[in-house]
Amino acid sequence: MTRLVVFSNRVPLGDKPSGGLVVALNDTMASQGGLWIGTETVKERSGNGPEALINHPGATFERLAMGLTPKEHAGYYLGYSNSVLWPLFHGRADLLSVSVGQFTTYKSVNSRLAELSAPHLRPDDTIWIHDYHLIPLAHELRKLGVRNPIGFFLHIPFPVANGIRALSDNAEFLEWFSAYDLVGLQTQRDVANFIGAFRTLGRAELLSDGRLRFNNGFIQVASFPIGIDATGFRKAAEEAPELPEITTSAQKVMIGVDRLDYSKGLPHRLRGFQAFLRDRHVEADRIAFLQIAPPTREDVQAYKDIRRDLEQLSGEVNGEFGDIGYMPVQYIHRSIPRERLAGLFRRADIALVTPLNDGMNLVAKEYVAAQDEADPGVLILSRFAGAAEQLAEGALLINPYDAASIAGGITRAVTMPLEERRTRHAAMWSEIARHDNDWWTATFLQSLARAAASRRTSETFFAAAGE
Ligand code: ADQ
Repeated sequence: MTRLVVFSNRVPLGDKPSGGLVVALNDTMASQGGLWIGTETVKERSGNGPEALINHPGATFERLAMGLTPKEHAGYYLGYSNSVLWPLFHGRADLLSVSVGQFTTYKSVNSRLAELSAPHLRPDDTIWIHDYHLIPLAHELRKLGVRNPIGFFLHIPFPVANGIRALSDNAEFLEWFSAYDLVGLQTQRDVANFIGAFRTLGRAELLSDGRLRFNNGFIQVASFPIGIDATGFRKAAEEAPELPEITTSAQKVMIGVDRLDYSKGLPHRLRGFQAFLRDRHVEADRIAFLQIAPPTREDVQAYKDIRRDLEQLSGEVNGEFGDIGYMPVQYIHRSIPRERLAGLFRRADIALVTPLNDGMNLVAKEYVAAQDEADPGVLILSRFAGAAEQLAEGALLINPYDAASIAGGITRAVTMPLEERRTRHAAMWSEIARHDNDWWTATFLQSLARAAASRRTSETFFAAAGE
């Protein structure tokens, strides 16, 4: 078996990592071993020349990190990755914040990472690069003569052609993808956007075998919806410690768990709950809405704004509908340990997962996995979450931009008969149990091996033909 080398912006350092990407890959690496390379911010780099990667000895796989200076962190991570690519890929060109030097720093961090990593690579390694921080990395590795199979997986949505037009240098951007043997995206929607963007902006031609002919090469793109450790999460929920009463007089508990991010549609969600409370007919059926949203990327202005908006709105809803012993919205800013989160999901009668745009959304899958199949809760899911492609049969799909649509979803969820809840849950459970994270890694890596083998065959063919 070849060694797997994973690249992502962050390398997991603790024993119990959190965050979608890291959790999914950590399980794979812990079971099959390999090398994981990423970045970490350091106060100062000594000297000018390239230095060694920082080694973090681990039990089952090797971990190396490249130290980023605060300036690189600002330009590459907070800047180009999270103030340009993240908003654009989520269809929020209005939140774009372009500063001089970001693009150059983004490229130089990627090229330095390639230089420092290349000596650690072996000829039979399979390389898997993750997410929008590292799109140019394969291009940089190829320049250094790395011939290994290299796959890329994008965890966030792929934008439409117009989104890419808002990038400062979109010709270079398309070029970066042609260095990969395989580009993996979350959904069919993303694959359609990818093909559309390459045809419109790059004059690419779609071949009958699904590949794109672009410039002088080919790009293989497909969707690989990321999964969770479904049985593991279900077990954690079953074994979760007793939870304290969430609220005194509420009869039903509704939950939302998200990083505090504008793509997650949190203010819209609160407006939807507010609309439900205004219209509700069943006075006795009081719902407590528990929203857990730890702040992230707080140095980016758009993230400060969303925090302020949300605090204001939850105060408004509580002022309008709160009573002695009844607080409609509980808003918690902390991160919660996974076992406790699993228990909270199981306890909740309804989950509100209403992003405006989301690559997949693992919370939706975790909520389903945590349910008691004899008396499961109801998932209210945005049609703009990648997970909606897989969970359409069981979830209540809503339009997150429309408060009335969210309110309608909550009304249906509150009144849904047990039989219907069971049928819907069974459909969703069967999907997430079959397409779990083991399936995701295995399928991607098999497709990568095939794609790389076919590239080698055609290279040998053209070399033999003297081209
Ligand atoms: P994220 O945007 O981070 O991931 P998501 O898929 O929901 O979104 O993953 C978040 C993970 O963090 C989940 O496992 C969740 O349980 C956990 N989490 C969130 N809030 C938490 C809290 N307060 N305490 C503890 N844990 C918390 C990106 C993309 C997604 C894509 C994933 C994986 O934006 O669309 O699904 O990568 O590909």
